[in-house]
Amino acid sequence: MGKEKIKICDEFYDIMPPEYRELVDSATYGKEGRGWKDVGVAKELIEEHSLCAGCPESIAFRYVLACLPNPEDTVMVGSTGCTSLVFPHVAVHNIHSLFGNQNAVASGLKRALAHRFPGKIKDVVVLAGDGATVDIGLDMTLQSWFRQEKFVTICFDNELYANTGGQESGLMQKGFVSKMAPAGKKFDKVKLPEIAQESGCHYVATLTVSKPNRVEKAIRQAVLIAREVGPTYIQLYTPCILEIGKQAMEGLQEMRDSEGPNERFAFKEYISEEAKAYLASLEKEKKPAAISSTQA
Ligand SMILES: Cc1ncc(C[n+]2csc(CCOP(=O)(O)OP(=O)(O)O)c2C)c(N)n1
Ligand code: SF4
Ligand SMILES: [Mg+2]
Repeated sequence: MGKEKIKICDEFYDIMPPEYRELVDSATYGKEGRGWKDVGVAKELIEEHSLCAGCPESIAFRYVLACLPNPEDTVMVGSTGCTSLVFPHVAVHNIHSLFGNQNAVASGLKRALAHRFPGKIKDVVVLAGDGATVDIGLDMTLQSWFRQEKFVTICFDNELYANTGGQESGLMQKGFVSKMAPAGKKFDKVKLPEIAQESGCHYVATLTVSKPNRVEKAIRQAVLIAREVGPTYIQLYTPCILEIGKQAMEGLQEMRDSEGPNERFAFKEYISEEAKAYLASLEKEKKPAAISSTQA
């Protein structure tokens, strides 16, 4: 496992693109305890991106990629939208699915990987926008949860269809007026985290990407629980600065303003009893290992 898979044979080393050589030298594949602190000092798995300057989706992507516990054995499933502009730059296996189909594709993929690599850990992580997760893909999203498919669903919630110029989405806040929805949203933001919990997700978290430690913990828990227990869901606020009329450097403040105690992105986490027991068993396993390493 680890970097063996991407190693360049000596004969070809000097003709490989510098980005690939850097990946081989500095990727965090196989590193124990990967996390957001690797962003900037190690290869963070994105060379560059084609999002708008300052778009919070870019830092959200970096945190997600840096925090995957097992990137070399992870397959991500994306969907159409601004997020799909990033996937071509990502050094993790990924599939682009037809808009809205991402959770159906991930269901088949997870089962196929289990069949093809019995006994091996293969994580599947869906990452898609709110339009793809909630509006057009809602059926596929819910059915995968009902079936207890063991993968993570991450929604980059920017509360509208950003990539097509700002149409209304089910996750848009009530009263919001966007370029392509001038009449204003007539009803409240759909409560997808609550629906996820009621639909069988074992871990559900709502947060912004303003606090990297929190994002790291959420991603790790979501992946570990999805591996062993069942479906997990994370809703991350990644505001579309272009559509809400903010400057490139104002995204962070927008996220901070939206995560106060009574705001719509106040941090919330749900962990099922089964998942809590599983996390506790992992902690127990870790403790004797830590004791024996201090005694050695
Ligand atoms: C089947 C299909 N329907 C519609 C579209 C047009 N389309 C492309 S991106 C997009 C909106 C994406 O919105 P969201 O999922 O919220 O992602 P964002 O761009 O906001 O990150 C739509 C409707 C498409 N590409 N394919
Ligand atoms: S349109 Fe909005 S969500 Fe898309 S890249 Fe630009 S700022 Fe980000
Ligand atoms: Mg969106």
